[in-house]
Amino acid sequence: MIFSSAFNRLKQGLSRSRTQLNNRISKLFTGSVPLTDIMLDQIEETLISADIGVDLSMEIIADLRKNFPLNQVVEMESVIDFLKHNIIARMGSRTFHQTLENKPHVILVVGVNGTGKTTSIGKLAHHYHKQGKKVLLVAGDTFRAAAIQQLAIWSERTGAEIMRKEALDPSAVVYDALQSAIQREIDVVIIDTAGRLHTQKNLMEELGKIRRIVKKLIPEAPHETVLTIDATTGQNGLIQAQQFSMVTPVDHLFLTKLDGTAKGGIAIAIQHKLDIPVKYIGIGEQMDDIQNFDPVSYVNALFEVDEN
Ligand SMILES: Nc1nc2c(ncn2[C@@H]2O[C@H](COP(=O)(O)OP(=O)(O)OP(=O)(O)O)[C@@H](O)[C@H]2O)c(=O)[nH]1
Ligand SMILES: [Mg+2]
Repeated sequence: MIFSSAFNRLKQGLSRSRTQLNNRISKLFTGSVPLTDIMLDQIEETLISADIGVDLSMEIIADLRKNFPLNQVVEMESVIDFLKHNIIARMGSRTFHQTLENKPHVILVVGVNGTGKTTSIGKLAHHYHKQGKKVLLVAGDTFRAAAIQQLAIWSERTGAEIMRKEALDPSAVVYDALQSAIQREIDVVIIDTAGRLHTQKNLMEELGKIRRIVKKLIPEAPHETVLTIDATTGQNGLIQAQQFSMVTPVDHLFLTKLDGTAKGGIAIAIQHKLDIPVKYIGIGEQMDDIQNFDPVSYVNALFEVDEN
């Protein structure tokens, strides 16, 4: 059992998903009841409704069937324990390991409109600034004045510096920012970009151009390309991640807005199905509402039965 405050915060963030899963499952087990087909179907539906995905939910229930004989009395705890272990095993332990040995360490943040890029950048800036790193945010979303302003607010909140140049091409701002970061020994550069769909050819080409400009100054950069995925979109988020990463390189995912949804199972589906690991999760709108994604704590927080 984990008792850290980070775990409690995670539990709180996932409360809507947990309520959904636990309420439904615990309702099936009032008193000592034998396990029936109907109950197994209802557990399966519960998993599907949490956006774990149809195929995966069916596989999990098939395993449950193999391990628990029908029509025999079972404890709810043992079923939930089984589910937790089974799901954790399916998620594997893949993650994206980054070191900050490069100075500057360059992070490029990409994703569909409104999925949480700028907010997640604020959280990452806070995360690194707390570690004593010199952070520079780059306003690569030059289309909207409001987008630059939003990043400027995060710069003020977190103490990170900002490079902003209105009316410049995004790759020109990125070029200036990297030159300045190299001269001034900045530790971490985080590039914000405008929202885009994988089908918008010009905008995807613009990402390619940003990458080329980055490489011109630092050939091995960007050291991380992060794709933000909005958890409230459930299974669509999984498809979005697949499609986006087919058009531009993506190293890992930042799964946002998990606090606002009962679809927390989407992290399980993504981690099970995709080659791209989830590295961070967003569980609120404030700068502290970021956690490293860890399958074991995640599943524990999702399934832990609330006391009282
Ligand atoms: N509850 C919650 N809201 C979040 C989270 N992350 C982002 N948001 C909210 O989602 C909305 C969109 O976030 P932005 O960071 O502006 O998204 P974006 O991808 O930069 O948007 P564009 O630049 O327009 O493409 C804002 O209202 C954020 O406060 C999260 O983890 N939890
Ligand atoms: Mg933005």
